Amino acid sequence: MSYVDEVLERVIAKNPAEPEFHQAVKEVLESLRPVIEANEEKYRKEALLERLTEPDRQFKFRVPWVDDKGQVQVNTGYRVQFNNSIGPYKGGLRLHPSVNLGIIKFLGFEQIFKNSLTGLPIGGGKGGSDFDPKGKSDREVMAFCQSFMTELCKYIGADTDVPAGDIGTGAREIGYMFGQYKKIKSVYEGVLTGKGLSYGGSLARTEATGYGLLYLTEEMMKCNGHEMKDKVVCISGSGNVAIYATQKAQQLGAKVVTVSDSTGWVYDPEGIDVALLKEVKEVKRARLTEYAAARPSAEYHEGRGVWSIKCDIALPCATQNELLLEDAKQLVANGCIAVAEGANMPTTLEATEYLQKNNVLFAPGKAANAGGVATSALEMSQNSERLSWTFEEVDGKLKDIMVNIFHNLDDAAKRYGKEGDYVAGANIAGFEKVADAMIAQGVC
Ligand code: NDP
Ligand code: 2IT
Repeated sequence: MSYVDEVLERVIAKNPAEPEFHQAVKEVLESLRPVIEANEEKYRKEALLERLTEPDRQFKFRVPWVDDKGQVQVNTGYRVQFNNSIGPYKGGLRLHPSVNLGIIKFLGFEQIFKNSLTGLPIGGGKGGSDFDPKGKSDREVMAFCQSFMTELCKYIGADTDVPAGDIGTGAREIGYMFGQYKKIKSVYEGVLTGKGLSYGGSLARTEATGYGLLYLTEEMMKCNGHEMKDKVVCISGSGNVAIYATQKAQQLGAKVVTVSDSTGWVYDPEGIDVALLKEVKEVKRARLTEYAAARPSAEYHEGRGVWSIKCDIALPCATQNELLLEDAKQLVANGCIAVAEGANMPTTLEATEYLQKNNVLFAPGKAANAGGVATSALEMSQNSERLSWTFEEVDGKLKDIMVNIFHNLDDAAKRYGKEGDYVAGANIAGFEKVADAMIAQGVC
């Protein structure tokens, strides 16, 4: 049996009931086959793939907090420190009822390669909890965040592990967590990114994932003979990534006609009104029905359906496995040119394969959404030198990073005779740096 197949089998046997983790590992290892096969003896002897697929360590802890009725609630917290061979562990904290160890492991595993692709010195980690911030008062969210950080602070630090936002964790949650870290440790340091601007946050971090997604998409389109201007774009999600992807797409002259949340979706043929979307989602924390109610050109639909709308570019920006094979077929039938993943692993393996076979340009999340973590690393740099850069400076660096990432994927794919396969390109380019660092640092 080949080394890749052996490790895949072992990962599934050792980590039962973690389907998202299996999926992420399978996608990466399948596309690394040519690289592994070229060095099979060496990598096998080093047990490189076994080491890469086993987190350095994982924490699971109780998070008790008191709700507004005086009732004690108990959630489960996680932090998986996956790989620190190229820098301190870095990755977001997801707060969503669906969170479990397998989901955090899939996200942490992806983060290793994503962070490597940014070219910046950050390793891979991820964390979160099954806490649901939806419908909670600010006081309840604070109580949860303080309890969560009371345990998490034992394992993190500015040079050790630097968490950030993800689904359900935005500026409010980061603020409460930062306050608690500072109180317990008596250290003022850049232990979290995505902080508010008044206490060490970076300009453009809020926009970075969505903007970065569009910078990479624009470069991929350009290098394949297309421009963004006048393209029709379908976006899913209506959170941090979706909002700023919509804004940048519009700035580049495209028209975004859909957004969604976990209950339904909006089709707005006149183009999404970003100011209204921000008011509904960032200020009121309300449902998309409020957007549709305030916007005569918008139709609201219950359930899923974003990918049924005819578009040139599809940008899934909500969650994992939200773009299925049937959606991919619909996109291809509607003449879609490009899919770029704003979310982590939003496209199933079957859907990805179908899109690529039908010549749809496909940019995987670990490259396309790397702008968020890259700008987090820029926030860490600013914290270390105790300076703040201008919006233009950070945004300019972000754009350069995303354009570079695209060319690195493109080159890596070409080197292995897989021209245009940006999934393989991303996995290979991300892997090469990490593998080199792991081998150089010996067995550890
Ligand atoms: P937010 O919490 O700001 O927004 C998430 C959006 O996705 C909401 O519209 C939410 O709807 C929707 N959503 C979440 N879960 C589901 C679900 N199970 N089914 C349907 N819709 C769902 O998160 P972000 O925008 O930050 O994150 C979105 C994606 O981007 C995630 O995959 C995340 O890992 C990834 N990402 C985020 C980065 C960042 O910097 N924030 C960086 C790189 C990747 P509702 O409000 O109804 O729950
Ligand atoms: O998935 C991701 O890359 C993030 N949620 C951002 C992580 C970070 O450290 O900024």
